[in-house]
Amino acid sequence: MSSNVEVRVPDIGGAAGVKVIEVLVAVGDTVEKEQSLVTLESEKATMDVPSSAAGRVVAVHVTPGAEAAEGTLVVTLEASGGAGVDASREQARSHTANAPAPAASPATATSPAVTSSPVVAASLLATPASAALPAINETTFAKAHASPSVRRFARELGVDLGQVRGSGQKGRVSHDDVKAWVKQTLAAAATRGAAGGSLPKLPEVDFAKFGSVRVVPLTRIQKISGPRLHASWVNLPHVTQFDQADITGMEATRQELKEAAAEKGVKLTPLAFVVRACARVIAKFPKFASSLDAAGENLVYKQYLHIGFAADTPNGLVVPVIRDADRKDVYEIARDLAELSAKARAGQLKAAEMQGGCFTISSLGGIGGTAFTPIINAPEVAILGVSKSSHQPHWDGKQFVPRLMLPLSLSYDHRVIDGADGARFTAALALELANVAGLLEAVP
Ligand code: CAO
Repeated sequence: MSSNVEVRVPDIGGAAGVKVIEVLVAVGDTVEKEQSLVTLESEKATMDVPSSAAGRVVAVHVTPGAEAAEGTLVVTLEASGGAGVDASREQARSHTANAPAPAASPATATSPAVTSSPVVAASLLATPASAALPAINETTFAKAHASPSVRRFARELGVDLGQVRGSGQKGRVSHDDVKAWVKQTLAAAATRGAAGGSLPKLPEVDFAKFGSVRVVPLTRIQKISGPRLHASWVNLPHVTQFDQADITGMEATRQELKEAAAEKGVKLTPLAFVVRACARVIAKFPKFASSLDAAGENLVYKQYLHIGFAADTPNGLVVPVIRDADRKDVYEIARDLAELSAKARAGQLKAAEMQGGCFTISSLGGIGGTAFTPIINAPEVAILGVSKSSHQPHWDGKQFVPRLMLPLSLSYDHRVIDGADGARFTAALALELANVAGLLEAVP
């Protein structure tokens, strides 16, 4: 048997003229005992009015903006079977339990039942949402302007309230704001996921049918780096800008300094000059060392510059990171390059030595090739590929003269960097590489 229960504003410490800021249920909703029905806001605090019984909402008596005080009728419920005890307790408090319920306000009556019930929404969304949403930042969560029920709702869904833009007064976050944010974030994740999820499958071929085969398992490094490279390739819109730098002067100077450097135990390779040049150019184009945040809405500029370089090792590709590359001269960079690549080849790099990179350089110059399209080391936004330098004829206005040219291949994330900036970056890098005095300048 079911009976009607009136839910009224309980004792709120004598506060009067308290505003109803949110109505959390609509006629037809099924609610649990203790589920929040409306949120009130006094000058000092926000508070929720919980349901005193489980049941179905048959009338909502308040609308957002209305004033309430202790005893104000909020909702009439048709209590479900097991709620008899609570219902009668509620009726004892209420003197108008059997009075006819007024019609629901247009605002609440038109709300769809499922979406206006936080409990239902939470149970529908909890699993997939929390898996795809960014982690909660407790500091910004605590600072968010939201009622207790909105906080609870956000917790249930794993939503970082600090990231939700509130549509209420003074930026107050409502249930609807949380739901809209979850929908938008999940839709963005689905779009990103669809790129991978909808990829056509490659055919499976039984190679042994065509001749004898040898099967070698991938190395640990390949098993880690493969999915990361794939994720970057399918998630980031890559564009590669090609250019050439005249390193005739740089190479002549390097040859002059090489022996003296070797006596001090430093192998002065072209890559050290390239790292130094990149650090100088990134100081003018900091976007190339930035990253998109997890929601894809903000660009994070780092106040440091750690540059990674791809190192070819017997076990696979690793990317050690030169810390504070902008605060090191070409000799210090050369020392770091030698030390880190030796460790990489010996398989002795620590995890910390491969973390925190802002920009990566992949040099195949010691091997060969004229150009290639490096894959961005996400969440970085750009990577520079360097190929083998070669002498090329250059028209100086009167005649062809031989110049040593270094091929540059800059891949960048087109969501962050546009084509004009990509071309400006490689042009500026070519100028830096031609400016030997600048590359050898002491670092402040
Ligand atoms: N053009 C012409 N010659 C070059 C050159 C270039 N761009 N870059 C280097 N060289 C020369 C060097 O001068 C050196 O010759 P000398 O001993 O006569 O001076 C020789 O090539 C070998 O250089 P190196 O390899 O010792 O030093 P490096 O600083 O150039 O490179 C490292 C170090 C770790 C980057 C490199 O050994 C390496 O692993 N490269 C491969 C990176 C890679 O795999 N990238 C692809 C990633 S995507 O799969």
